[in-house]
Amino acid sequence: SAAQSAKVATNFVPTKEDYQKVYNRIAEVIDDAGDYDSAVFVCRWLFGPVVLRLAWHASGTYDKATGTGGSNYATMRFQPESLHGANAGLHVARELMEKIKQEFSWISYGDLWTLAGVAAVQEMAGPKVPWRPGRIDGFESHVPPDGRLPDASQGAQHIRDIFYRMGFDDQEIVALCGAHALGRCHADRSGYDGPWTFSPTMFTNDFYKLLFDEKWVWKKWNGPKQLEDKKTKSLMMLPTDYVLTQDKSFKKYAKAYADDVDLFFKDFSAAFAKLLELGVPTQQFVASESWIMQTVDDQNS
Ligand code: ZEM
Repeated sequence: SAAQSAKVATNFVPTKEDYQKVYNRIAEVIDDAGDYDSAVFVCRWLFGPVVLRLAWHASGTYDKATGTGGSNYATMRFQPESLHGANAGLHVARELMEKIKQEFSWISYGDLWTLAGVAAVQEMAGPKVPWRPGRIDGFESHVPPDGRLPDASQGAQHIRDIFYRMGFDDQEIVALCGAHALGRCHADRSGYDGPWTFSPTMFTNDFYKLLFDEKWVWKKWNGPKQLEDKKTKSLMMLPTDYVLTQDKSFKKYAKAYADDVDLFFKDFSAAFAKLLELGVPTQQFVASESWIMQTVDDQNS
């Protein structure tokens, strides 16, 4: 809007309240009950999962050895990163965020995308996730190489290689993967197909519960190797999801999260907040302490 643009012209320094306005707009946009995926499941927050996935893929390219990748420069705006196989379908989320960027031109793309990840988790009934602004827009030259995000067809060694490179340990890996309570696989994006849980727009620990409670069998189809629940054949697990029940160390944490939703919420929040700050130099952060953004419900009560 004109008011928002004027703020830029006058050397406007945004406050937490300004970021809360962006958060609120994100919450509105992801709740747009358009026809996205409506043939599959009709409910609120249809864009929540894909926006969360954008925040994750924008951050998960970080390499701690070289300090490259991560959320700082929002490089997925550029080719070839926008065309990397792992990012198939994320144009949907980037286009949604572009609408908001037009309204709040002072926010950096990296801050916008990570704030959207926070809003998605919180609005879909997940834990509060501490967040603070400070990312800056970078250039094509900052685009990280392909292959930094996990490949769902691989095993425990690959998962560790990828997440240890970002600086995460086994507990954090298992906590982060609980995000698969949300959303679904799209055959035209990743090749995989189907949702992980019966409530794909509610943040729960159902991902872990289902991993242990259901009997998982290989799906017989022409697509990539994935598992389906024997009982209803309506849910799916990726090979990398199933590994969380097979690897001894991963299994310990997955079981703990299946048994204790509060523990999962606490650990997910910490690991996700860390993920969203990967690659951002500390001195760039405006605030020394992170903020807790309010949900729409918080503000209405
Ligand atoms: Zn995902 N993820 N992910 N993930 N992910 C998909 C979808 C979603 C892996 C993976 O290959 C895939 C994390 C970890 C890992 C979300 C969040 C997070 C899809 C389906 C695949 C194939 C994409 C499609 O077809 O649309 C692998 C191998 C992972 C680790 C080993 C972490 C960590 C996440 C967040 C913290 C979300 C929310 C989705 C659902 C997207 C949607 O559009 O519904």
